[in-house]
Amino acid sequence: KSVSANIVIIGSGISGVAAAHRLLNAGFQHVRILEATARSGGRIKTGKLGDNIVEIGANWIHGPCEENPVFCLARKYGLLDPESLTPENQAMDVGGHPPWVPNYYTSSGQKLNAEDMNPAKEMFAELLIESSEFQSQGGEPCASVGDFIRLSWSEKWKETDATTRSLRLCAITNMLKVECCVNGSHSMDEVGLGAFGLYETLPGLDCTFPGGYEGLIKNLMSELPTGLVTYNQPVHCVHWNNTEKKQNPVIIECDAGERIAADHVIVTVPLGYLKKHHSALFRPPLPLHKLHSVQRLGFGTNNKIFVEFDSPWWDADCEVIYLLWEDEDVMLDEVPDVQRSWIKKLFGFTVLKPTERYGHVLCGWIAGHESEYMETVSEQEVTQNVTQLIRRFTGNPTITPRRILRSQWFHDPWTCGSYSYPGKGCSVQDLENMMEPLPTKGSQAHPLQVLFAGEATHPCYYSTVHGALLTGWREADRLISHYSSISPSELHKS
Ligand code: 6YU
Repeated sequence: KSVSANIVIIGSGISGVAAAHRLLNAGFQHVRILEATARSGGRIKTGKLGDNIVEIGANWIHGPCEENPVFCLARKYGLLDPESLTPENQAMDVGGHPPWVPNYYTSSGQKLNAEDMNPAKEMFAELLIESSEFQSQGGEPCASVGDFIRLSWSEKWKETDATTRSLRLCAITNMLKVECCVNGSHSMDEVGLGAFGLYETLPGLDCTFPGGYEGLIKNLMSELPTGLVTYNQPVHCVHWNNTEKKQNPVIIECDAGERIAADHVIVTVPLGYLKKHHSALFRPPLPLHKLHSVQRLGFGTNNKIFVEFDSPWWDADCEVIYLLWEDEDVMLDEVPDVQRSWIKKLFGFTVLKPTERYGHVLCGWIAGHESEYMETVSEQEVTQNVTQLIRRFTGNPTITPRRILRSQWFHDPWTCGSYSYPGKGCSVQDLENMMEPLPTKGSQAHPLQVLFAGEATHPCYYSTVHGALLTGWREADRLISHYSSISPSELHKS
């Protein structure tokens, strides 16, 4: 059956594209997407470093298994390597932390024996598990995951000698920096302990798209009508609750001045954008409880610095390189002098594999305000800092990168950071508030005027592509079930 209601989707990232897909397949005839930039994909963005395909945004399918819709779509479109498709790969349960083969280097140029780091690694993994258990119990002992880790470690390693303990603490500081990248937070002191356990992982060993993550978007777009997306069309304001109008109660005002009338609008702008622009974006403003949740949820920055070399300086089987600063045995994941020492926040590198495909390319990871500052310095300065860092940690003064490429997500005006995390004081209620449509109360003549999708509105898969995709489907389904519950004569009212 066809439905003629006017639906406007703001944003052509995976959640917006998924919502459009679902609505069109369900017979909605008037669906359009308004996108601020010249492309679809948003935080799914594939780029080039020389001849190599690299991911500027999303990197992995987290938990590629039957329950993961991104995995199922990627498989359907033939976008994955055979190893990622095997039942063994799908069954591997790694709890969000793949067991990569590590190399450890220290700031005095030592390469450490990886086994010596196991006690620190195991303790940190245990503390992360403990951190995620409060949400079901309540009564957490402190506000943030960072505080909890500092509080709890002292119970352990009482017997250990001072030198070993100091090195282990440097390793813990490094692991906190890793977690800042995983969570997209400035510091683990900003990640709420009470809601840390809300995030759920799926089984399956994380895999990548050999031809680039954007292949997923391209395949989805190829199944949609051309002209569905209006590009370079930033939305300035959503005027909702226009009760005088019998039809099209929502007016979407674009930066270019165009005003578009709709029955329903699905807002998929990133939480970073929403935090910065909510007061201009909604007339009337967002209800207070929703606004407070927008403020309580966190949205930080995680960036990548790709670095290519003529030859590898890491072990052949190495998958991740950790850089331990020997003056950092205090478990603080913030760099005191950001402008001089921002590079200290970079935890290390993941190795792009397989070598036959990528050559010798590393991906450096840096989160937080240090990462935001990194975005403002020249590419030459980034290269200099990375080169000095690697020379220092390897003790090899001749290592010279061939080229680099970095992401700049904080200064992207339509994203304003990387992805969301539960901030201090957050609860499941905040995520529920995020996805609640407007108007929130009553059975007015015009329900479901403004709907909310996007990664930050998923109750347990926030910060991921599969989470974002599921929210697009969820909001489409909300409209589909609304129109299937009203009489056929009502269907064509507009
Ligand atoms: C994943 C991964 N991954 C790395 C990096 C980043 C992200 N993610 P979009 O922003 O895509 O779309 C919105 C659109 O709206 C956009 O096109 C805008 O231009 C447009 N817009 C904005 N304002 C507008 C306006 N006014 N008018 C019109 N249009 C407007 N996810 O699954 N695997 O490896 C990574 C990673 C550097 C930046 C990621 C990853 C996150 C995803 O990229 C992201 O969620 C989705 O693409 C968002 O889609 P969307 O549609 O919502 O928004 C244990 C534990 C702890 C918990 N966390 C652990 C999880 C780890 C998360 N890991 C991420 C890691 C990486 C490396």
